[in-house]
Amino acid sequence: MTSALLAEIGDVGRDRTRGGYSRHVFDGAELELRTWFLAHARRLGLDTETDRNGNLWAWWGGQGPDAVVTGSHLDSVPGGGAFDGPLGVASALAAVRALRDRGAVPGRPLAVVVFAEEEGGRFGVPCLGSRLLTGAIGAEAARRLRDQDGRTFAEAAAGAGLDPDRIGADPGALGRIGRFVELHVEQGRGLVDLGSPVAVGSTVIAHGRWRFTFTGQGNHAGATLLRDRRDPMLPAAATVTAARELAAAAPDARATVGRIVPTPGGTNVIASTVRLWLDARVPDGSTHALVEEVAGAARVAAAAEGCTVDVREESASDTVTFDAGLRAELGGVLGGVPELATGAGHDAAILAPHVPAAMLYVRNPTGISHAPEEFAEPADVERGAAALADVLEHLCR
Ligand code: HGY
Ligand code: MN
Ligand code: MN
Repeated sequence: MTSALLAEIGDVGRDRTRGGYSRHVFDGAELELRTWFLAHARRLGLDTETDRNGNLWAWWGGQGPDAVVTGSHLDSVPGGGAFDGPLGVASALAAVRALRDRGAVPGRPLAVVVFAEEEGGRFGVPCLGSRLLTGAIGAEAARRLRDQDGRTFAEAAAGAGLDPDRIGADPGALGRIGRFVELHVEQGRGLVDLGSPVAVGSTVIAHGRWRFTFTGQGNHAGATLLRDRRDPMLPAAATVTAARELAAAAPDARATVGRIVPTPGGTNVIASTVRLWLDARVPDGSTHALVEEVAGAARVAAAAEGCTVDVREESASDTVTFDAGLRAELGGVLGGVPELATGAGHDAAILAPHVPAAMLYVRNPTGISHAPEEFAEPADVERGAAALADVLEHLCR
């Protein structure tokens, strides 16, 4: 069933320019996915609601305390894969269907949740829906977030039928969650190397995003001699390579610049400003030391070119270790599947400081994610959904 569910949305949000999928919170594709999810949830007899922050909830047995909650997200990165997010949502729907087919009667409330803007692909802050739910980001800061067209999150939320004034921490919704389990396609080759279709998550790497703005002097590409230039593209380029070199010198750290935006962006124009975003990740501890080193290199490079640089943190999360007891329970239910750390962020990690949270990963034979090559074999997809059904049945006793 899970593969059939994913096939239903296989053409939603296809990005004909960049390849893969581009599905961003409250845009046409993501709204279509929301409709798809709510229709299936209702067909399963679940009571659905959209919370104040745009997260979708589908309840079996009515809302209640100590609920077992599972789910993931439907939005994607630009040009992303078909499984990152939707696999967890489709597997949750399939798991509920399997429990219904078994005649299972949950002994406590059971809910499927779809978190908004997990990738931060439109408003720049990852896990925005779960951060709002838990209060990890303030309501006003969230309302003011702007997309690349200058539209605020408040405006986009209002356009999707939410009341922007109600955006913010939701202790009632958070208080109903007893335990949370997210199923997700693996975003690496761990399960391929382990020869297992499913794993239980152990930790999520510390990670964050920083915006670097280099300012120089816009000018003519031909009439301006090199000695007369203050070209912000030069320190920006130096920062991209410095980030890689500094991460390479730190144990198992990662640093990526996947987005760089010159203004005005003309081929025959020396940019006046260049913005770039650094994604930094460190397995143990904090990203701040690495980022500070990169910022230092940026400042030196900017000064050498007569430019300035401004560095702003857009989001940061420390390393998260999932609940040991819940991990052990999932491992017991699943007959001792391996445990895996991940370099990817997830809503489960945002919830983890507040409720016992855990993750299940499904094998990805390509080991590639955030790209069209992301994949999971249909047999593993069904194994993942069956594992989730067994876990939910156990936790709902
Ligand atoms: O960026 C991440 O690690 C996740 O895919 N949002
Ligand atoms: Mn992702
Ligand atoms: Mn994801």
